[in-house]
Amino acid sequence: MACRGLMPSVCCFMFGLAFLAASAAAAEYKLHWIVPTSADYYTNWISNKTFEVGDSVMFNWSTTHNVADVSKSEYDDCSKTSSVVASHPVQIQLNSTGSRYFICTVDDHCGRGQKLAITVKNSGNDTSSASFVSVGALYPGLAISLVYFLSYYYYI
Ligand SMILES: *[C@@H]1O[C@H](CO)[C@@H](O)[C@H](O)[C@H]1NC(C)=O
Ligand SMILES: *[C@@H]1O[C@H](CO)[C@@H](O)[C@H](O)[C@H]1NC(C)=O
Ligand SMILES: *[C@@H]1O[C@H](CO)[C@@H](O)[C@H](O)[C@H]1NC(C)=O
Ligand SMILES: *[C@@H]1O[C@H](CO)[C@@H](O)[C@H](O)[C@H]1NC(C)=O
Ligand SMILES: [Cu+2]
Repeated sequence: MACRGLMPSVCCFMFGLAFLAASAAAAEYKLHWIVPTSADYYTNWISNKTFEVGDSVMFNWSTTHNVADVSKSEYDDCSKTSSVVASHPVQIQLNSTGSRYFICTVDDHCGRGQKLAITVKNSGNDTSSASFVSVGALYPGLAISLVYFLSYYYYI
């Protein structure tokens, strides 16, 4: 009797867990890699994204560009000219936390703003937004479970 009442609860809880798993999946960002027409093109691009270990960024372009994975000083003064990847698209795996810098070394593209700086944070146990998303996803499932459970308890 009570066991039949529990089945929907289990179902809803699994549904909540599925939501939780989906919210933790690695993100794959795609970037249209161009010489920007405005100085804030790349800061705008990163502004609504969070980069976590396990995520990746795919650089893609149509005319002549390349991608060089560089240090902060190379990013600042556009000095790097070696170790570039010239075939597109290029998928960069974000394997560790910290700051990552990328530039295009073709002509004066970097000087004209074709440079990207991102900060990669830890996935998993951060206590900020991700935890709220998880709790938010689980809560409806738990609430529905409780309603099912109580309805069996009172009406049978
Ligand atoms: C960020 O904004 C762009 C443009 O408005 C949108 O296409 C993209 O889906 C957004 N990305 C995220 C992670 O919210
Ligand atoms: C990359 O850009 C080219 C040219 O715009 C396009 O044809 C191609 O489909 C893009 N590739 C990906 C993986 O987005
Ligand atoms: C990132 O991880 C991938 C997959 O494990 C590996 O192939 C790649 O070499 C790593 N890149 C860096 C920069 O550590
Ligand atoms: C949680 O974060 C700490 C500090 O960044 C790290 O040492 C630890 O390995 C993380 N644990 C998990 C499960 O990600
Ligand atoms: Cu370029």
